[in-house]
Amino acid sequence: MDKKDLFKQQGYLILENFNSPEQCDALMKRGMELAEKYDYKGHASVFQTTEQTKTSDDYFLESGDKISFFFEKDAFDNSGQLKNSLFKSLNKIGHALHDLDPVFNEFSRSPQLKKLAKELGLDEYVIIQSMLILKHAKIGGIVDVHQDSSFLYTEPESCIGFWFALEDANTENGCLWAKPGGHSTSLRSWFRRKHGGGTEMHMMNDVPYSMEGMIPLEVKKGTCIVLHGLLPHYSLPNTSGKSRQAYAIHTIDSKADYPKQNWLQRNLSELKGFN
Ligand SMILES: O=C(O)CCC(=O)C(=O)O
Repeated sequence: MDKKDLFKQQGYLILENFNSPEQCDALMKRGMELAEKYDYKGHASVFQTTEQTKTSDDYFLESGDKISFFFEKDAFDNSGQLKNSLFKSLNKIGHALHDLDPVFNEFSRSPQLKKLAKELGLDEYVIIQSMLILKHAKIGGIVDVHQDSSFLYTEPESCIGFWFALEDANTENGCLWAKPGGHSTSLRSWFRRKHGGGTEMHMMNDVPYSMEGMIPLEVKKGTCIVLHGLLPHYSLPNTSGKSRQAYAIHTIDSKADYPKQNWLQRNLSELKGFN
């Protein structure tokens, strides 16, 4: 079965040795450099998927075309001071790394990714979002079960995610979990801007996700996981002593309608694909 058919059937693809260890290391090094230059005073923004609406401050809502920094919920002590170094306190960096930083741009538009996008028939797709997900040892938080199309809603549904393991990811340090074929379902919710400010999780289907059949996607550094926008997936907290950095880009069909209510707003005419 070719990649396109397997993706259609399974809702995800696991591609080992997609990036070299050197490419992974260069991206992690760049992430650390960006964090070192970041002066967070005044607008610390916490990222939590379990209480998404609380994180919807202006900093978050304006991060679509910027390089912004989001903290773990347990990063601060009672007096508001960071418990660890700034880098070790971050949950993720996003959401336009792929367009604004040369190192992330190169990784996001690598020859192997261009080839994969062709194989999957994504000629009209554009990269709308990127995130360096840090999932640091001991502090990296849970990412609640979700469908990526809830956060990058298009009509018709089109979101496809590419998740790159920059380090080994396993059940110890909080790998991804998903169910083969789990994308054969409808979209549960739409995370969107509310009239008058803030955001809401608008429910389209209240039936809870079935967690039966979810399996850990344990992968080695350098693996690329392609995720269908309707595939429910999640990751557990990293309680281990090993970090689990990953880089994710999310893509949409440029021909689909991208509503103004979507939380992430970009100048759509500026969006670029894999070239
Ligand atoms: O890296 C993780 O733990 C979760 C990432 C994820 O769910 C996503 O990129 O959609």
